[in-house]
Amino acid sequence: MVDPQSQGEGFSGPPRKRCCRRGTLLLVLGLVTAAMWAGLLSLLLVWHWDTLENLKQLEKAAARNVSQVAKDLQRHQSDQMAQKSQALQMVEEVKAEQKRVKSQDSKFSQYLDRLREDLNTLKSQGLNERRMASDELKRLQEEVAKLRIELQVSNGSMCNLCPKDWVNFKHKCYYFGKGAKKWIQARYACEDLGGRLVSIHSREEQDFLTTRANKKGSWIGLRDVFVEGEFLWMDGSPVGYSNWYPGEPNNHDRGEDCVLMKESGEWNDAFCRDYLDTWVCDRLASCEPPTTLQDGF
Ligand code: MMA
Ligand code: CA
Repeated sequence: MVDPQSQGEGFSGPPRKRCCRRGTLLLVLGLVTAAMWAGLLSLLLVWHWDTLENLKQLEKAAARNVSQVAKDLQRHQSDQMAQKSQALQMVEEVKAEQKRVKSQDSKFSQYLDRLREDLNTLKSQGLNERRMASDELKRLQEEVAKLRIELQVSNGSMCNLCPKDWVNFKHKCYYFGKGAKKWIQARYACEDLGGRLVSIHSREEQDFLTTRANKKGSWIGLRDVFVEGEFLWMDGSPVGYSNWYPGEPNNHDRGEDCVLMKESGEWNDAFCRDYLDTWVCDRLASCEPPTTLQDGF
């Protein structure tokens, strides 16, 4: 083997050639490296550019999306507003309907109240008329009974028959009731016995009753309960013959509406709520003994 160093000494040809080849190699290497760097840089630049481009695209798309979303939001908001105003309108309509129904309801209830009032008025009118008619009927029946008695008397009949425990005077029968009662209780007691609290129409009748008068007073069928001072007998007639005690009737304490017969036979208006131990009933006497066992004969 030959040493390259020793071989180079003394010769100018071959060693210089080796030096230039190395330089060229280095140059080529440098150029290749530079080209590679340039390529790499270009690649990087292209990649950067591409990325930038992509980013721009993305930004544009995002902006488009944002504007779309904004538009959607706006549309949604305007839809919501429209729905809200529709809902408000509906609420107003419902309120108006409620008001209308309420006012109609109150009109109906007023109408109903008026109808009820009318019905009540009609009912009470009807009741009143019925009561008046029945009173009138009773009065007429009594008139007929009295006329029949008069007719029979004129035909020679005595017409003085009374039920057991009743006392006869002329063409009437009297019952002298005992037991503490208010005026109204005495009235019902007489009615239960088929008579009425007594009505007195003549001095003779009064004299007959006076003979049986009670010391503490007896209730008789006279009162001024409807109109103060207008006394009415239980047979419906006003006072004709009268036998008031002097100074009576005085409506003492502004509350005396029922009349009692004193021991003297004279009359005094007294409190209807007072209890009296005796009370006198009357009824018409019969002309013939009844064929059946009616009315206690
Ligand atoms: C009593 C009572 C009245 C009557 C007077 C008469 C105090 O009241 O019986 O009805 O009129 O007496 O003085
Ligand atoms: Ca009196």
